[in-house]
Amino acid sequence: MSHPAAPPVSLTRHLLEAQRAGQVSADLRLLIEVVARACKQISIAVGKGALGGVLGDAGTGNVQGEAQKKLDVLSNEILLEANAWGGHLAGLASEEMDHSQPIPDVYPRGNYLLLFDPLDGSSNIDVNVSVGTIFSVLRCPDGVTEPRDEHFLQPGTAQVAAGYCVYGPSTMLVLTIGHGTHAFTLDREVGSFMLTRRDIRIPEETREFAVNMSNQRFWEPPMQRYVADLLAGAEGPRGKDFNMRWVASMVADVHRILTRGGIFSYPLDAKCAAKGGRLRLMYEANPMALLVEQAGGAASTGRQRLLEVPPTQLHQRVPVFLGSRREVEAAVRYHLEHDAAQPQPQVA
Ligand code: AFP
Repeated sequence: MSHPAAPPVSLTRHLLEAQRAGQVSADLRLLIEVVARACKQISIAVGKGALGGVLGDAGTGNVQGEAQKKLDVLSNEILLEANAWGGHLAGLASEEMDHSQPIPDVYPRGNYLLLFDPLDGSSNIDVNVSVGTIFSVLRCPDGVTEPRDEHFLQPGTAQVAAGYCVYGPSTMLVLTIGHGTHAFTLDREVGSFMLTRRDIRIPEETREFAVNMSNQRFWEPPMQRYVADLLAGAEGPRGKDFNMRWVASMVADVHRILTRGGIFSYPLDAKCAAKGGRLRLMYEANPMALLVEQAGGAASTGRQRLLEVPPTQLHQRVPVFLGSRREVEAAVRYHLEHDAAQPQPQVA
């Protein structure tokens, strides 16, 4: 006797079942649903492209010193407005804002802090390549009613939820609340995110790496040697051929790695070393590192576990290696062996 196919599971049902299982509070469930709703609005704006009058530069710059795209500003506004009135947040921080913002006094405040990159990969917007929204959720420290930047400075291990929404051929929300990494695809006719991949597992080994090769001459020696060995292929020290992909949109590159494995790296280079790296720790590296670890992968600075980096500034940057566990471990070995071979400073 054939059994009817199990009914599709919506994000709402997934989160309600997680709440019943004690994995998520009602406020955190509401927070995630509010962020998901905002991502639907951003998906619509991104999808309009040239017809929406939202392509091109906004004519403004952000704290990163980067020119803002109109969609950077619009996505940021959508997320701010969506999260203001729900009573689930105490404050929020964004790549596009110099400092964090407490929830306006006219609204009730909750116990969570939300950090986000409202539109990551926005240099791809005008050429119609996938972009995304990245978000991270922390607890507001007990007793703090007016959260300031320093209250956001918690290590990645303190995240209670993390996720991204990738605006590609399909719009997908990928989420963890600390019990695995799961993917939801937006059903545009119904307007709901539907569970399409439960308990994602990243293959431990890979033959695919993602890095911006144009920076090669600026890398540290261990990174130069690591990539040279990848490029040497089957005849080289790695004994296998590798393929390369680079979208220049972290969300798209990480989504590919969560889907089929790989290693993503934005290492230190001479151009960004003074800033600590290219990618931002609090709302790019940390949420992606949690998603990847929850899917059985690894995430490192090249020398330490990313989730354990102690933050000192809201817009702090950090070198990033993440993806297939065995490959990240290999890349870290190149860095640690290089460091161990350096002459140790003479103790006076
Ligand atoms: P934008 O948001 O300014 O496009 O930067 C995207 C990003 O932060 C990350 O998503 C990419 O992996 C990385 O920068 C791309 O950097 P390059 O432009 O140097 O390749």
